[in-house]
Amino acid sequence: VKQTPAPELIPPVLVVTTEIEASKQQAAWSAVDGHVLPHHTVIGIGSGSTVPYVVERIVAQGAEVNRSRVFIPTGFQSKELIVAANLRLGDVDQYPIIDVTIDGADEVDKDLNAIKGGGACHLREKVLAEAANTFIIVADYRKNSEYLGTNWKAGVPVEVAPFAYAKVLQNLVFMGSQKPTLRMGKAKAGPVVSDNGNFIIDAPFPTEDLKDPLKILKLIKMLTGVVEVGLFCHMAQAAYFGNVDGSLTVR
Ligand code: ABF
Repeated sequence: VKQTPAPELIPPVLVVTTEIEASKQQAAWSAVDGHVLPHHTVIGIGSGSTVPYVVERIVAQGAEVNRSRVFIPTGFQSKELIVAANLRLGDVDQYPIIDVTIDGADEVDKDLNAIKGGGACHLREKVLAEAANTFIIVADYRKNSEYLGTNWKAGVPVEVAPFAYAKVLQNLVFMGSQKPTLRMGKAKAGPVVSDNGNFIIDAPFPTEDLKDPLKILKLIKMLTGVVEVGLFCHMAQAAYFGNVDGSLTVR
């Protein structure tokens, strides 16, 4: 009798349209293969355009293993991804210890420090990274830098209480940030509001300053009104980058 594999065991077919998409997929699939293991039951799912490939690869591990797992999202987008993939949704307040969190990044330096928050989700992303026994970054080759601020010019995302934004902007200038700006939504109709109801400031710093990202992180965190800073220092155990030629860089 010919056996037909259960649908969930067939890896989803994906049409790769660009080299960038292929490199994101390569990074995400390899990270899942290396770090989302059968005995892992609590998995953190990050945000951004690389993460759908993470979910795709986890789904390909099969319904049997995924039945005993719970998935914790970093925001609205990843929550939707988890629900659409028919995976069980949980929250970090129920599961404060996570086996592994996989997330994207805007830029990663040679020491695995990262700028995150281009999607305004870095508060929840940092909580899930901190809660995880293993935190893995997945990204395409454009995010792989020696120093932060080399390729990512938009600045360090800073989530602030709306009431305090003007004061924080001023203090960031005093700290040496070059033209920090309040992030505006599409059509500039109003500020971007995070999933937590806060505003986002993008604070560019000279690359020289970002050679010591922990110092910048500590200084920004001291400012009253700052909720969280999109600098992730010494948090990741590994970063997976898909390369333009189809190869993989793992740090
Ligand atoms: C999240 O998504 C963010 O911290 C970061 O801003 C962004 C990276 O997205 P992508 O995978 O689309 O480059 O992880």
